[in-house]
Amino acid sequence: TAERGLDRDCTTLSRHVLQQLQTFSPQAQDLSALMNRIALAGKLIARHLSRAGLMEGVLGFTGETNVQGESVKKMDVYANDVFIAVFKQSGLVCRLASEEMENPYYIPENCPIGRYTLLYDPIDGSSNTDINLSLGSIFSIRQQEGEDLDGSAKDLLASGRKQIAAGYILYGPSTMLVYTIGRGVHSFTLDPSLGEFILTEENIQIPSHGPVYSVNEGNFWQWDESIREYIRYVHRTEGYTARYSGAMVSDIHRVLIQGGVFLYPGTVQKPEGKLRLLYETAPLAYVIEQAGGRATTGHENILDVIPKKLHQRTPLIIGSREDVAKVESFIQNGH
Ligand code: P6P
Repeated sequence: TAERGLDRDCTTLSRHVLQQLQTFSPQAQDLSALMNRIALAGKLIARHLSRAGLMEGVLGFTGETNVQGESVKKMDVYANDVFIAVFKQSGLVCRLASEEMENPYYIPENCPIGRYTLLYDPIDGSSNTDINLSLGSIFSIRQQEGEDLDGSAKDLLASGRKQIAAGYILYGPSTMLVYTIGRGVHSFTLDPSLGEFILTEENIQIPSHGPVYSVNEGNFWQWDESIREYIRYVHRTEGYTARYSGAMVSDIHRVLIQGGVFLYPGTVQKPEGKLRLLYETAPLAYVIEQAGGRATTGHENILDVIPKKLHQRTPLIIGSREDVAKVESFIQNGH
């Protein structure tokens, strides 16, 4: 009916956040404003990606390598700078920590007032930029604790349970934003004609089991025997299907909707795995747990891991309860 349609069009992200909190407290207003800034960054990045093949300076590499020793793509730099610019103007954030920056970026003019830190992976799966496949941004918002006068950002070395908001933006056939502030998981779709993210699904629940297993089997030779045993199990068991896109935001969004499990286990080359805790595995774990799923290193709940350094990596097994438990059973039985 018309009013339902209108109502749907008017459930924008900022309105939804305030509805979630059912209050207009200062923190609620802050969170609504912060989510709006995330949405603005997502719109700017989505627009840039949609024109990647039409303009200079989007595709390809910068020739630099980042703190992770990975070659930096032009899109990584652009997206990283978009978040900085958007949050500088917000007045709310006085520190940004990103995969692309060795140390947090401080915004001193925001510091006395700004009570929040944004931790983010500006473009996750950037290798997909040049081949026009989906990729994502991952974000996590924490409250700053203490003054951090020496710029060591020690308060960020705390478990993922300190997150007050987390989610991702998926740049796919449509641009979607998925977020949680601890009251369920909700998805929004960008309506480019409005320039607004409009509510698509509220209180998303991940199926308790699903057919998808998502892992880079090219690393098979590098895995512990227990992980190899799990993969042999899904190979010989009916009902599983392999999906792996090279951008975990896409793969984990598929698992959220269809059920199943995404894995990035430790390898011989990277015993701690490839993915970073503070701005990749912890925000995604928060979202999936809020949707009724689970996320573990294989031995510990991702949200309980306390990092020793900003860019700490963790192995990741994330998705439907039953499927994560199945992987854990192989690890625990020390196959
Ligand atoms: P591999 C992208 O670089 C990323 O961080 C995830 O988005 C993706 O799932 C993974 O790494 C891909 O890594 O080693 O499988 O190519």
